[in-house]
Formats: sequence, structure tokens, C-alpha cells
Amino acid sequence: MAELEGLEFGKSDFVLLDEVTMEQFMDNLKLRFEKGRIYTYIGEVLVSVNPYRQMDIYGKENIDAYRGRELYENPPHLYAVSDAAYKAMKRRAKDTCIVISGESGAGKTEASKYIMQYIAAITNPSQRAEVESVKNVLLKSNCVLEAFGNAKTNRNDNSSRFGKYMDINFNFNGDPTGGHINNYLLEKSRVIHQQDGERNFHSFYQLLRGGSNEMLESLHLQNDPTVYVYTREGAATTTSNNDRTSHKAVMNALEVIGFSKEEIDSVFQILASILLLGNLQFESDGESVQIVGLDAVNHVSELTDTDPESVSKTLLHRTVATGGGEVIDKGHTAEEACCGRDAFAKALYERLFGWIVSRINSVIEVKDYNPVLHGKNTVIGVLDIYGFEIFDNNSFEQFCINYCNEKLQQLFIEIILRQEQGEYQREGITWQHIDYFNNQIIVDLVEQPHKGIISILDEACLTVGKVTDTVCLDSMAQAGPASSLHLPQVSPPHFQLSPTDKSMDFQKHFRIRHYAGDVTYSVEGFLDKNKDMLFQDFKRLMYNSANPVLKEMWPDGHLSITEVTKRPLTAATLFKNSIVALVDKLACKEPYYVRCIKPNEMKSPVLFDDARCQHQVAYLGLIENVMVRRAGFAYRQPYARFLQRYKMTCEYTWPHHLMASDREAVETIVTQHGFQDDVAYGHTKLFVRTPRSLYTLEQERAALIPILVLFLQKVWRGAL
Ligand code: AOV
Ligand code: MG
Repeated sequence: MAELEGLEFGKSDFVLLDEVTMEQFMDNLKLRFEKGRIYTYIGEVLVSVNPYRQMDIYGKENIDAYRGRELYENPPHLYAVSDAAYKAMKRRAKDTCIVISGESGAGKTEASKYIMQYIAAITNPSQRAEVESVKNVLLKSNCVLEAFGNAKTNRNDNSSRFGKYMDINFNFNGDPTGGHINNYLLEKSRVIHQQDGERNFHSFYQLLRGGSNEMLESLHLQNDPTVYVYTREGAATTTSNNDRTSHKAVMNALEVIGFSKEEIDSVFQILASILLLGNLQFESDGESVQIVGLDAVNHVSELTDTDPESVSKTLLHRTVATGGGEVIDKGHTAEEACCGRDAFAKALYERLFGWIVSRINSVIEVKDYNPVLHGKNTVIGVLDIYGFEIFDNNSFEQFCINYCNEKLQQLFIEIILRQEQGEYQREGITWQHIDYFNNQIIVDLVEQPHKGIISILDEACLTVGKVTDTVCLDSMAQAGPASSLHLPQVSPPHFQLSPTDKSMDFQKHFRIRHYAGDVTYSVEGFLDKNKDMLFQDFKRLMYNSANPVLKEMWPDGHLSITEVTKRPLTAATLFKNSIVALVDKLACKEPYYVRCIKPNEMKSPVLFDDARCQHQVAYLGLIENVMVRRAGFAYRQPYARFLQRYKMTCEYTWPHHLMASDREAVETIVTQHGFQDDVAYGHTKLFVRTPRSLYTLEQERAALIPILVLFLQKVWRGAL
């Protein structure tokens, strides 16, 4: 409640606004941000504004203040929401999840780390070694995954380039027994190319800048990222990351998690191989193609435990099966060899990342859990995924990332409505409907069978012959989303071919009107990225490596070319399937929401950019969220809890009531304070429509407390 902090800090719950208007909402949000109050509730939803500075609100004292308390007992905080999710899980043996959303740089990853820190701090009071070890691995895994999965983008110096959903398992005591990480589509194109002002994944710079001379020498690397094509451009970029200290932290984390020396060596050998591959050039003399830089080939073969001839051969040829079943070697052109090398580098990194995640999972997975002996195993899921993003040049990756955010917004809409409706229904209260912008329409535009963008992309990828990105764009316009989805006439429409920027090529761009803003995508490279082709020869090369770690990453390399018959699913379809599964997983848990807002584009701790913030508030549906919360009933409390808090304000209920039920006692309090027209009585809870009623009650309570304290002091001193 606002009064916990004093009114000079604004309202700590937006449902307490006098009127639900954008103006009042923004005034409150801004006031709180300027006063260093970065968290505000909408009921149980936490709105968080990135402070862009270290706040002194996450220490042990704060953890103690929030442990086991109810949301309204303390000022809004991530810890309160984490505690609510934890309590619900523990008390009611329910699986819960915390869904953190917001655009790129809004503070999702930081929030997810504080949530995990909090959960780690409040569990395992008896310090059992096996639980401590699980907690340690869970916390340390962040550091490793960020090194390999995050990068500096133009929106965020530490941008997550993969989606992460982590389940933490708990035993009946409420102590963590293990966990599982699901990762979603790593933006692997970054390995070979970055936009201006951006960097490759942190891991490369950390190794090159933080690795010891001895380590770099054994990897045939120089301690200078400008030497390598894949890291050259990003090397000059200024960033707040300290690569050297991060390298040490990652090495330590890998050890703590339990990676063996051989495994750690393999990780860095693969990173080095990727950097060396990137520097290979191909030269054609008109007849055949040669590799420039055979030293590097030898180094790659040494680092990957393969023989140098095989490496050269794989870089320069591919095996193809002819119609007659004959297998022949076909030489690449220089251009094909470059593409093959880049595809190989990307795949090496992607498989390395996937392997690291599964290796961490193998350490934290719950083993030997016997529900009969140990009780129900419950879960808290924490979702931290890449936020909605718009760059100067938006490609396939942004398309996937933004689609994923559409899906999460859809879930938010459904759940917030469903929860409210469900609650009113259960309690026998009439529900007042509030209109939302339902982004289902954009979700359909992307994922609908046959007509959606993904289907059209897939079809183009399956078509034999030369289907170009532009041809595919035409099909989207004709057969696809623009014409056949029967989208409502909005201006501009949800899907459009015309670019906003006149300098852009009409033939190569399409625009989607996302819930969070219009994004113009360049279709160039869409088909290749969707096909995600890698010659089987590379897979076989890696499978035949003498390094068991590498071999393990490439199980599909055992197939010969004649055995590879089935077309693998495309990247977009695989992503869509994984996001649909994720949404299903979240939907069956009790959700807690953290809605993150980015205050400005300058990463400034003092700047509150009104227009940018208002845009986010609008598209996140926060105003509607407040309205639903209020037009329904802003507050609801079980009768017993209400009574406990307010019984002192009525002579018939203080210190005890003699009525037949708590509900009757609550009715007495409500009637005595004259707001009987502002409430509804549910089966188990009291619903209060306007916050003002409760506010009056709160004020009365606050005025009574000092009198009560004086009274009790006198009683203790024996004066009464
Ligand atoms: P994101 O996860 O939402 O973006 P981050 O959590 O990485 O955003 O936050 C971006 C940066 O903002 C961090 O590196 C911190 O410098 C700062 N920051 C965020 N939250 C806090 C906080 N509570 N206290 C102090 N500083 C904070 V992306 O991953 O790009 O969608 O893909
Ligand atoms: Mg992030």
C-alpha cells in the first residue's frame, strides 16, 4: 500500500490512482522513478523501471524484510513477487512461474538473477550440503550462459541472444533439489557477422582478452580481437563489460559446476577453432579452389582432434548422392566454400552452446526423487527471454524474437483475463468485461497454418529450384497474410510490403505492425537462415573427431550421405514449436508477472523519456491491466485475513468477534465504515471495488496503531 512508503513517493499500486488515465499513470511512474522507487504494483503484477544504476535494495536486510511476508506488507519489490511465487508453491504445492517481459534492455535478465538470488537466500536454512551445491550450480550457471549466450547490441551492452526458461525443483521442505534449463534459438548469425556498433558473443572477447598467454598459445591465438575477422568489428566497440574479469569468473563457474578439465579445454578449443576458421580465405585459379592459410587448417585440425586432410577436404568439397545412387565428391566454388565455412562456424558455436546447457542440466537434474518418500516435487519456473527489438536492419532473428514476444503478450492477456474471470466465477461475483487490444491477430499472421509467414517461408524452402527471398516476399503478399487473413482494416495494416523508410528497397522489405511497434524486416537471407543448411560432410568430420566431447555434440554425423533422406524441420518451425511448448508449460503454472520498462535509450539513471515510457506502458497493456483490476474489484482478501488486519477499527470485532462466521464479522466492519455499496461478498473473500474504501480503512488503522501501542505499553508496565 502507498502509505507504507509515504505519499511523497507516489502510489505504490497503480490501482490506487484516483482515476485510471494515461496521464495519472505516467505521473505516478515518473515520480516514483525520480524518487528511486523503481517498482510499483498493479495488484500482483510488478512493474519495474530499469534504474541504470546500482540500487541499495537487494542486500541481506531487504531479503529478511520480504521473507515470508505478504505483498502488501512491504513496499513493492521483486523479492515480494518472488516470495509470493515461492509461498504459493510451498503452501499449496502448486507449480508457479515468474514471467519477465519487456523490451530489449528493460532489465529482464537482471531481474531474473535477483529472483534466483532471493530464492537461494531464503531456502535451505539447515545448510544441507547437497542443497547448497544445487543452489550454487543454479547461480553459477548464469555467469556461463551469459558469457556464451549474451552480446553487446545497440540496445543493450549485455543483451541475451537466446531465450532461457529455468525450472527450479523443490522438495516438500521447499528446498531446491535441482533444476532444468530450456534454451531457445540462439542468434548464431552473430558468430560470423555483427551490425555496426555491436559485438560477437562475450565469450570470444573474454577468451582473447582474459586468457593467459600460455592458454592462448596452446590455442594458437593472439590476445587481440582485431586479428580475427569474426571479432574484428566488435573489438573497437566500447562497452561496459570487463572481459578480463569475466573470463576468470567463467573459468571458476565452469569448475564449480563440475566441468572436467578436458571438457573446459574442449570448450575453448572449439572457440579457438571458430576464430581460426573465420580467418581462412579461399582462392580460385579458374580450375580449382584452394585454401589460403594452411597453418590455420592445421591448427583447426589439432584443436578439433581431426586430421588436416579431412579438414581441408571438407572445407573444399561436398559429397553428393547422384540420382543413380552413386556417391561423388563435388568441389565448391570459392563462394560456396566461404558460405560452408561460415555455416560450419555458426553450427560449431550453436552446438557448443547447446552442449553447455545440457551439461549444466546433467549436473542439476533431479536424481533419485521418490515422490512417495519425498512428497510432491514442485517447480518454480523463471522465464527470461530476449525482449522485443527494433534495429536499423531487422532480419530473421528479430522476426523470431518479436514473434516470441507476441506469444508472451498473448499469454499475459489470456491469463490476466482468465485469472480475473476465473476468480469472479469461483467466488460467484458478476464480471465486468474490459476491452483489450488482442494481439492474436499478429500471432496468426506469423504462425497460421498455410497462410502464415512461417508456412510461406517453409514452402519456399521446400520448393526445388531457385526461390529467392524476393520471390518469397511476393508469395507472402499474394497468397499469404496480407490478403487472406481477413485482418481488420487498420491503418497502416498489420502486414505491409511498403517500407517506411523511402531509402529502403521496396522489393526487399516487409513490415509487421507488432503489438509493441512497427518493424520493417529486410527479407534478404530469410530463406537461407530458415533452411539453416550445413553440409553433411562437416557433421561427419566432427563426429569422427577423436575428442569425445566434440563427438558427443555431433551425433547426427554418423549418417552417410545416402542415409540422410528426411528433410529436417526449418529453423522457424522448430522455433515456433519450441515457443508453443513453452507457452503450454507456462499456462499450466500459476503465473507471476514482472513487466519491465526501459526509461530511456541512453542508459541514463536520471532520464525518464516520457514518450518512450508511455509507448511501453501502452503496448504492454498496463492501463487495461489496472482497469481490469479495478473495474472488477481492485482488492480482494480472504475474510480471515481482512479481519485480522482491520478488526481493531470496529468495537464489535476487537479484539475478538462473537459472530457466527468471519464473513459476518467482515460485513459488520464494512457496514460500520459505510462502504457496503462498494463491496461484493464472495464465497471465501471480500471484494472491494474502489481502493478509496480500503484506503480510509487503512488510514483509520494507521491512526489507531499509536494509541494501541501506548495501551499495550501500559498493560506491559502493569499500569492498567
Ligand atoms: P534485458 O535482459 O531486458 O534486455 P538487462 O537485464 O540485461 O536487460 O538490463 C540491461 C542493463 O540495465 C543491465 O546490464 C544493467 O546495467 C541495467 N539494469 C537492469 N536492471 C537493473 C537493476 N535492477 N539494477 C541496476 N541496473 C539494472 V535483452 O536481454 O537485450 O531483451 O535481449
Ligand atoms: Mg536479457
